[in-house]
Amino acid sequence: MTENTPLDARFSPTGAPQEPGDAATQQGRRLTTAQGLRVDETEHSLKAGPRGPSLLEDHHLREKITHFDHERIPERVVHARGAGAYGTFRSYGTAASVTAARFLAEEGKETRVFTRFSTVLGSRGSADTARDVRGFATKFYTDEGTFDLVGNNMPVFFIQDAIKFPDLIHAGKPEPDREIPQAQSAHDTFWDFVSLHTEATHMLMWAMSDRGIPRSYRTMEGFGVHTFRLEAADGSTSLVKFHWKPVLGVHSLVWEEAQLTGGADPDFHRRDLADAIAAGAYPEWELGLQVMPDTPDETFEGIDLLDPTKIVPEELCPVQPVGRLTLHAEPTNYFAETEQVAFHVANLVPGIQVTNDPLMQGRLFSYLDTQITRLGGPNFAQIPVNRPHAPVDDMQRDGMHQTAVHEGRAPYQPNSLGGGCPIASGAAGYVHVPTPVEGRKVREAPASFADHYSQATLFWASMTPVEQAHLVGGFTFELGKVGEAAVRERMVANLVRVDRALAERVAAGLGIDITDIPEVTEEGSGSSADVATSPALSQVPQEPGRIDARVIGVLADDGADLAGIDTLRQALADQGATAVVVAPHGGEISTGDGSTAVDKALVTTRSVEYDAVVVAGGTAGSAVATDPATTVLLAEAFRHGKAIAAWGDGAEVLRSAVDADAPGVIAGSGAGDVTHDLVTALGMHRSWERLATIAGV
Ligand code: HDE
Repeated sequence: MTENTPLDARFSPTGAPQEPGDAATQQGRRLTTAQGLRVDETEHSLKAGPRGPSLLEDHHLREKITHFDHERIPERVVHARGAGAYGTFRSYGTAASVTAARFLAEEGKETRVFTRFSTVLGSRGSADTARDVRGFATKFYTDEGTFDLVGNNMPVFFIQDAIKFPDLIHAGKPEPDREIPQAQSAHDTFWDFVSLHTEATHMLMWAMSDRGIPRSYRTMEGFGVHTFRLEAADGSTSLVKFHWKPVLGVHSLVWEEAQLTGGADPDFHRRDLADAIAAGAYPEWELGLQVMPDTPDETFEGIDLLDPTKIVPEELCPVQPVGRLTLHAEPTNYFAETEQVAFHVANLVPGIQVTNDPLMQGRLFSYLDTQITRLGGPNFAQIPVNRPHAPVDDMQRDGMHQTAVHEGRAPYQPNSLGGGCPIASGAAGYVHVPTPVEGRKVREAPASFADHYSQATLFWASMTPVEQAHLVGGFTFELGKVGEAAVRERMVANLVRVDRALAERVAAGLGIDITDIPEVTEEGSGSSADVATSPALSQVPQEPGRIDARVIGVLADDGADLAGIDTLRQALADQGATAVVVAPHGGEISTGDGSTAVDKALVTTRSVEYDAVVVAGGTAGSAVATDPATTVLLAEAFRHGKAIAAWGDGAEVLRSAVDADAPGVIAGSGAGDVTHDLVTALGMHRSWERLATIAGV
């Protein structure tokens, strides 16, 4: 649970709470037309007799259907599937030496935010757990204007120049003839493109790793990706990368689990975010900065800071915490808020500037442009979720969906009829840092951008053996779905340049012989002599973390040890986690004179909905013990490295399905005997030892 006290949960953009029953919330008791006319009934259209044709005169019917016909807007061309929440950003004040931005510089300052998480490739209705990059976009409603940090859960990108974005997305989206596959990169056109466009290689390592299948939005890192230029109050500048670090640690699914979840609960991440907030387990991240000197060559330790396919390893430049984000309120209405929120990379505040990263430069154009189609005109900043919390006097007028009633006669500058207002602020306004610019007009990249492999190699070398096995599995699965042999072979040849062992393992899975592919020694600008591995890139926890809003399935039946279930439930609740009673039937299970509610009947659930599974005592020989769904549930939880526990004779049920002596399998005589080990195992997220055995590494 968070220590932060939330501001008023939901707020209108002006900060005033919305009143139930007002026009905006529509909580009144009487059905009306859009004009406020009370309606007599809404079950039947107005007809010429009960069996006759409908009458054109029926204004209620026509208005109702016409509005319905126009209820959809174009989904986002990328990042269409998402979920959002409101929250607060609280500054530690530690960034004051590098930025004048008040929401970062002033200690203890609280700024309201809206954050939207997303997948990239899928349509608005696609499954949350597809292997994909995740968007992590935060709108800070600062009192100096809105700042949007529109990032991803991976710190690099597939391309170095914005001009390649349409190519990348055309290759990644469903293929245009049959419009398949939905929400995944495992198809010919994607791998055709990325195998030819080798600057994607480093990002492919991230996407094929466990990072491509997060456990939840709450356990994802976020990255600004590009290098920003920060300017301090004294005018000094530095080059900076933004990082979001989840307080709960970085955790992922395993691939089979992600695939099963796509069917069992396609809304898995959306539900997790909403459930956690509803339970008061507010998701939290620390915002951190990697601060590097603003040198004329814009490099750090030999790494080109304008190249968005490169990271700066944390071991070379530590991430310094500057504030904390807490998401504490769900949107009231998905469409109004999460769908209509419009982020823009160029929404900046004094103290935060862009750089010449050619990917970032293109984004400065795209985000404003895309909203005009998506939200139907240039006035989308008037939509409540998009309204700045700073005063707006922009002299922009009219246009589609204008909702403001602007006063005055002089929306132009200079004027005398409006008293000369609004006036520009000069040095007190947003001033672009006067970085020198010169050059020939060329379509070229700097020589350092030609290094496409050194950091892909660094990523591979930084993974633990289990994570390497998952990466091999990711590549093998995706390339195994590619029909064109030439594409598969070209990609495996590229992997040889990353690491021969990686390529050999993927090639073995695909049945490709790579013995004739020669070794290439890479010379790169992205690697530093000081860093051959970056342990910060691995997700395997060093010690148990918090388990807020984790879900533990408790298999039980009539006759189970209900007191034990209560003990377990309480012990988990003390850690912020939730026990869910799973039984062969819904309703209640009872024992002697007691009973407890069943949360899920076996037929409605699947192992992927739980972070751990526990078999209650008193279940041996019961229907839950003999139901084949129990065996499947336990076997899946076992394969996915989850904590599994049993007490009393529940251990017999467990033993009939899985190897009870394997790591991460816990047994005890009473519920109280298993809780400590269970909480510790949950805190490690998985039994990494068991996963290693399963992967054979
Ligand atoms: Fe985006 N991106 N992008 N992108 N992007 C959009 O804006 C674009 C890139 C990211 O929850 C679009 O409103 C171009 C990198 C997120 O609403 C669009 C390029 C990163 C979101 C667009 C990129 C991102 C978007 C689609 C290459 C990580 C979802 C709808 C130059 C740093 C925001 C929209 C939300 C959305 C363009 C590359 C992150 C079309 C041209 C790199 C999180 O404007």
